[in-house]
Amino acid sequence: MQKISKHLRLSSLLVPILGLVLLLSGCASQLKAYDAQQKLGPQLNYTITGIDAGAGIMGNTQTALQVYGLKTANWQLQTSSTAAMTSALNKAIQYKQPIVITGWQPHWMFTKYKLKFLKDPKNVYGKTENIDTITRIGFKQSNPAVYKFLQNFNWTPTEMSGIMLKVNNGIDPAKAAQAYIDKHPQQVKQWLKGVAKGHGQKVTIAYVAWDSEIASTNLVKRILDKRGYQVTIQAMEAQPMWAAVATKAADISLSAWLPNTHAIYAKQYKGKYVDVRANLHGARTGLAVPTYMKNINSIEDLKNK
Ligand code: PBE
Repeated sequence: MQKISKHLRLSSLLVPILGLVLLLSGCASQLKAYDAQQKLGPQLNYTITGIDAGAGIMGNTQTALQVYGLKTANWQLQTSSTAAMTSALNKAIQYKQPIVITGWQPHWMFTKYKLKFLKDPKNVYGKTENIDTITRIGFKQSNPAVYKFLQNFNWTPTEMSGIMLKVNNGIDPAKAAQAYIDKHPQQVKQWLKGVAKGHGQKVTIAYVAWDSEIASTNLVKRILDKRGYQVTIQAMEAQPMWAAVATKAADISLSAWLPNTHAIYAKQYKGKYVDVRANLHGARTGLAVPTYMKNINSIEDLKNK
């Protein structure tokens, strides 16, 4: 009996305290909805929501902070991961809150959400962007058949998006790749034109686990495995990916965003890799915001509006 009343007294005290704590922490993490009448910076703590540190878009955004005078205006770039960024984006959109992200295409974020790229009058992010296939020096000589496949392999952002959306919906990347192959027999045949069958030769492809590269790398692995090669795919950060090809630790990467996004790595490893071709045209990177942020249309607006 005594025990129970003691317990009751304690809980009657604890409940309001707990409630207060929850209320306070709720307020702190909950930004207000975007207000077009107010200056933007203070509404989101002058923060751009970024992704993994090694991504080229992060370096370019640091440059943008300088070039547009945002750094001196207190703006900062938050490092996280693609998953954390898209989840912050999802939450912001749910409550119509302000958010500025490092955005790129092809990616399902532009399919799933109404986003717009901010104009980049100082051209920090570059106008055209491709995803290139690169190999280690000497790969063409040691595996001319697979090299031939790489010379053939290219697709469009729309085609790539098919796999990306499936993977985003929880389908295993290898399964999504197989579904793509089943649906596009003619295209796969074209890619395999002049590509001799393998007999178990080992091939390694280095990639970064960005959605676009999960799609391309799994697709190519699947096609080459079926052609008789033994493909290992290795996920790593952007810089190690370039280094792997440059030091011949990996044979191939399908993840070189050029000429802008990975310019720093291309320069660093100049002469130590072979740029086979663009496997995809029409990629794009930049800063992006939800379309309900009507006043914000250019990177310059971050400072001025
Ligand atoms: N991305 C997606 C990468 C390339 C692929 C734009 C985040 C980057 O910034 O390096």
